[in-house]
Amino acid sequence: MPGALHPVEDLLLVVDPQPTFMKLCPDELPVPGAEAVIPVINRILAGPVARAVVTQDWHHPAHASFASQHPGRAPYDQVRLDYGAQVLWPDHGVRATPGAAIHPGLDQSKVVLVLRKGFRQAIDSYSAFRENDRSTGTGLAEWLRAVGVRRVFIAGITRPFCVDWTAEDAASLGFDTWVVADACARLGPEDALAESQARLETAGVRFTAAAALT
Ligand code: VGL
Ligand code: ZN
Repeated sequence: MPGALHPVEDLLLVVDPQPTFMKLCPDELPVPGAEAVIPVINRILAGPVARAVVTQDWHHPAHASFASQHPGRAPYDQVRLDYGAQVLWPDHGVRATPGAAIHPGLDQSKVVLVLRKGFRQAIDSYSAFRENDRSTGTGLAEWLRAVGVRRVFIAGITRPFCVDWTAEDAASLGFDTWVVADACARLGPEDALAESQARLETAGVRFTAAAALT
């Protein structure tokens, strides 16, 4: 259990709460159950947590992670890009499209920073901290330190991709890191999630439930 929340040191990091991952956008990257995380996150935001950060997947229309940019390839194929292995996706999270907006049902009253990621055409960014080349920073760690955050609770879309990559980086950057498991949506098979879960536990990430934060 995470215990009492501190108004400055504790922050909720909401990863990619965007219609592009929901049934609202069936031709983008719908994730089963993704819309269901919004009310759970709103319940956390109605509780003692004082501040939140939201990320948005914010891709160039011809982003390198889109299968549409790789002739002969299909979504979910693996390719090698300049920086290494990359899963290809259907077009999604295209900057300034309706699907890339913050979901209109999300309570933004405690949201003090919106961080857009994956905006470089040639580099994907699952993590809110470091792009998939593993060297280009987003500035989030520096921002969190500047405002006094020490512990982050992470919720959103999706495990084991953006949520888990964000959590692993948060822990490795020295933040006390918790994933709010029932406030996240899963993309892909359960065994891939189990594998990621084990890696996060090794990295020192802990897991909790929304009820522990309300
Ligand atoms: C995500 C795949 C591609 C995510 C983003 O938010 O988990 N997954 N882009
Ligand atoms: Zn993406």
